[in-house]
This record gives sequence, C-alpha cells and structure tokens, in this order.
Amino acid sequence: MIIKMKKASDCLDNEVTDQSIYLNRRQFIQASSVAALGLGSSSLWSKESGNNLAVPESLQPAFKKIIETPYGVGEKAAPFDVASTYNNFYEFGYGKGDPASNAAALKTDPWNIVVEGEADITGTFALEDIINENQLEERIYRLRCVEAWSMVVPWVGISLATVLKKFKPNSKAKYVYFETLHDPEQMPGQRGGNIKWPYREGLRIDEAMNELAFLAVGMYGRVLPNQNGAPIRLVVPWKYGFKSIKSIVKIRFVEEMPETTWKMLAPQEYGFYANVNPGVDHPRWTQKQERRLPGGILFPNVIETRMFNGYSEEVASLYSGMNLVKNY
Ligand SMILES: Nc1nc2c(c(=O)[nH]1)N[C@H]1C(S)=C(S)[C@@H](COP(=O)(O)O)O[C@H]1N2
Ligand SMILES: [Mo]
Repeated sequence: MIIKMKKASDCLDNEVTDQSIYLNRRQFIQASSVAALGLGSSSLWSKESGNNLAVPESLQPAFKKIIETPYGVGEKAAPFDVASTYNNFYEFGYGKGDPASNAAALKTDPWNIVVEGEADITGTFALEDIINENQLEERIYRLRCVEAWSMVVPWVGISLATVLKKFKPNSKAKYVYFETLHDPEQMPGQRGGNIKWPYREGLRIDEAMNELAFLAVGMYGRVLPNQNGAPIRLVVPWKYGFKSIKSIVKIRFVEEMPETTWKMLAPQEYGFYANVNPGVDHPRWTQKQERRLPGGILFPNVIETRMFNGYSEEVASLYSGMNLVKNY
C-alpha cells in the first residue's frame, strides 16, 4: 500500500473525520467485504450505486485489487446516480441525460490504443496489456466543468505518467495528444454538429507527467459506465472538465501544441491550458463560483471556485512565470 502525504488542498471543509481513522475504516470495509463475499474490488461505494457493471474478463486481473490513496479522502463524493446521469459526452448527444440514454451499446471490449509519434515504443496496444501490469488506485478528485458546475468523483485508474513513461517519449515529445473513438455508427452525435470529430485533447508533457494527471478505467470501485468515458478516459482535476477526454483510442507524442476540440470550436472562449481559474472569467459567464452537484433549485449549493480547482500545491509550479490571463 502506497501512503502519500496528504496535501492541504485535498480537503478544506471536512476535517472532522480524522484521516487515518477514515482510511482505516475504508480498508476495513474493503477487507471484510472481500472476505465475506469474495469480491475482488472495493465495495465502499456499492450501497449508493446499486448498479451492476460487470468488469470485462480482460480487466479482471487489475480490478482484483484497488488500493486506496489519500487523494480526496474526506470529500463528499456525488452519488453514483448523479455522476452517471449528468454527463457531457457530445458523441452521445448534447443534453446532460443523453450520454446515459445513448451510450449503453458502445462496445468497449476488446479495446485498442494506438501509440505514435515521438517515443521509442509505439504501436497498437490492447487495453488490458496497458492496465493489468499496473496497480489500480482509487483517487477522489473534484471535477470542475467550464460550465460552472462541479462534482466529486472517486475514480479508479493509474497515473498517466506511469503509462506514458513505458513508451519512452523522446526529447522532441513536448506535448501529448489524445483522441476519442471516431465511430458514427456507435456514436450518434458524430453524425452531425459543429465539432470536427474525433474529439481531441492534449497536455504539455510536464503537465501530463504531473502526479495528479490520471487515466481512469473505473469509478466508485467498478468499471466506468460508458457515459463516463469507458473503457479509459483522462482525468485532469486542475483543469476544466473538457480536458478530461473520454474513450481514448490514440495517444500521440508531438513537438508542437496540438489542436484541441474546444479551442478549435471557439478559441476566444476555450484555450489549450484551460486551468481552473476564478480570476479569469469565461467571456459569457463568471468562473468565480460553481454549482457543486448534487444540488437543486431550492439548494443550488453554490461554492467559491478555487485556483487550479484547489490543487495549487501540486501544479502551480508548472505555470510559474506564465501569464494565465493570456494562456487561459
Ligand atoms: N470524448 C469526449 N470527452 C469528453 C467530453 C465530450 O463531449 N467528449 N466532454 C468533456 C466535458 S465538457 C466534461 S465536463 C467531462 C465530463 O465527464 P463526466 O461525464 O464523467 O462527469 O468530460 C469531458 N470529456
Ligand atoms: Mo465540461
């Protein structure tokens, strides 16, 4: 079990539960349920989820053991039903409920990822070959959408750096570019609209290697629902949610800053960096606050947005000397 030091940013509002007690309780719950039910993975979240997503056979070795980490311990995760029914995944429609309604038939197993560009090791890799040699971790992260809503999600996955380093990027690899599956037959949203498909995203290589950048294959202790980006999606918690590209089929190491979907659509509104920043408003709305889900009409649950979504301690040094008003 890897124990990392807890960062001040992990939690502001929920210090009442002593962290070590909470962690131990989590481990206890996991250990006892594994013993009692023969379950492979954490069951901490099963009560609130009540869903039955089966782990594909190819990923069962990895899902046998999910280690807890201190990231976000004590934060109040959104109920599974909220995180899996309020989604942005334009390949399946523009409404928040569309992905949950339309993504069920997406075929996520088998799944290959093409790795290309400025790296010593490139080629086509089966998802299970990338995942099963790694230890899955659970990390509870805040997700802040550029539309000014947010939620806390317990992801299951591996650090992006761990995966990328295996391909041995060379010195020309200044950025890493990602692509979502392009398959209009399975993804009805790709049959039209303004987006030039496939969905594209990218990070500067030092951002990609930051400890917080994460590749998720699960959430709430089980595999990702299709609407959340199955079978593998990026999670970059200090950036607006649109950077966290779903259903990845391509990773390319490149020398120049890559074209990214939202910047291509409206460059004056969405930049490449897209760091969460309450000091730089979107041209059409403020970024100083956010609606933390779940909330309602009577209790919209508006909270202050924090610089880098509260992860300054981990990531601020990536941007020292940069003008973050220009590089939004
Ligand atoms: N391929 C793809 N990835 C995507 C999107 C999308 O439309 N297509 N939407 C992004 C946006 S705007 C957000 S806020 C998050 C939402 O992730 P969630 O549905 O798991 O909460 O996914 C991001 N990744
Ligand atoms: Mo978003």
